[in-house]
Amino acid sequence: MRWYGPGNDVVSLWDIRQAGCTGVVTALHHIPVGEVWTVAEIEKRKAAVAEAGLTWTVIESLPVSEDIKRQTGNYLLHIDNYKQSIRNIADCGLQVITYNFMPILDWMRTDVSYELPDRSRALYFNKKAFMAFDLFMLKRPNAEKDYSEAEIAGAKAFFDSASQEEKDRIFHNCLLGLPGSEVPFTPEEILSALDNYAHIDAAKLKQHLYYFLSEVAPVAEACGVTLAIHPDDPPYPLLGLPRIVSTRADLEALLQAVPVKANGLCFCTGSLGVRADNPLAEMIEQFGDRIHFVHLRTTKRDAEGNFFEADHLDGDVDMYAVVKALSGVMQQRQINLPMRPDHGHQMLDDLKKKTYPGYTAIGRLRGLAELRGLELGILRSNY
Ligand code: DNO
Repeated sequence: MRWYGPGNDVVSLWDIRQAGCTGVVTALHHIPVGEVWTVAEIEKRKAAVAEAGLTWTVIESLPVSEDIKRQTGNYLLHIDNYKQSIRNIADCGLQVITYNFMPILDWMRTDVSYELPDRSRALYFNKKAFMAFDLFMLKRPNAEKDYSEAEIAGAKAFFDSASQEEKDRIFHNCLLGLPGSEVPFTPEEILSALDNYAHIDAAKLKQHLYYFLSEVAPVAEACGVTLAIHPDDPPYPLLGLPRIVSTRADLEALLQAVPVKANGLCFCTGSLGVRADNPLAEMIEQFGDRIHFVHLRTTKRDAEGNFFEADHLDGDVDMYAVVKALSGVMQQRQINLPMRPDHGHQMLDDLKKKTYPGYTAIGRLRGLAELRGLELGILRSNY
């Protein structure tokens, strides 16, 4: 499971251990993006995890600075620092680093407390609410060019009928999206950050990603570390920003751009699975030797493009086919891939607690328990 670190997370390492985990996924969120992770800081976190009888298996994330994504300002220094962090991470015996290349925002949801029929709560993306945010709350310049007339009319009707309270909630949720931070962006910050991407389209962002990879992946390869890029969540452009890690073709291209094993994937079925045109099990078979980390999660889509995060075995992702394909990869490679139940519902006692959106103890425990059972069943019946 993911742990946000000492003092930051109401879910303790002992909770994680009791949930049945052996490994922990964590990051040094207190180190500013772009700076070097020192051996001393990494060792300190490693020791904290070990004290609870657990192992720090994956770094999620070693973040990539906006300068690197845009190739502006200090990007060369930040790339050097990234290389040094990789070396330090290797010296501390860690082997998998997750990161993403999404401009400005990480994940995006319009509701982080969407009530399901069983009264548990989930993360939800409502397309009309998002468009209403973009067009009428944030008032992004030229936003209307990204939508059809019918979409704009739908978003307007949504906006006009929403209560002030609902609008405030949507506004707040859409400005979240930085992992490890509870401080939302201000509208001014977002608008000025968006402006910085005005001249960066998908082709350019790809060039920047491939340049970054051509610099850091050989360093990782040389010291036995693997890099696992997290796909875009959701997997399509938002707020006029390019998104370049969304489809099978995107993954193919980035793996080919720097063809070393260290340049690999965090295969997040929750993010990739929002697109019906991503055949997940086939993609696992295709990219098997470059998958270094797995997030298991599923969403349920509707015809309008809305989706909510469903129970792990009960969404649009065929979890049986996914886990079966992953078991095949692990068997072939003779390894155990680190895997975590990504997100979980807010349920039972957790309804009274405040956690990072999606990162409750009990909902994730439920997901983990179901996934472990599924995996064991597949392994026992196959091999
Ligand atoms: C959301 C997570 C992401 C992920 C980053 C990796 O819950 O899956 O925030 O950690 O995109 O860099």
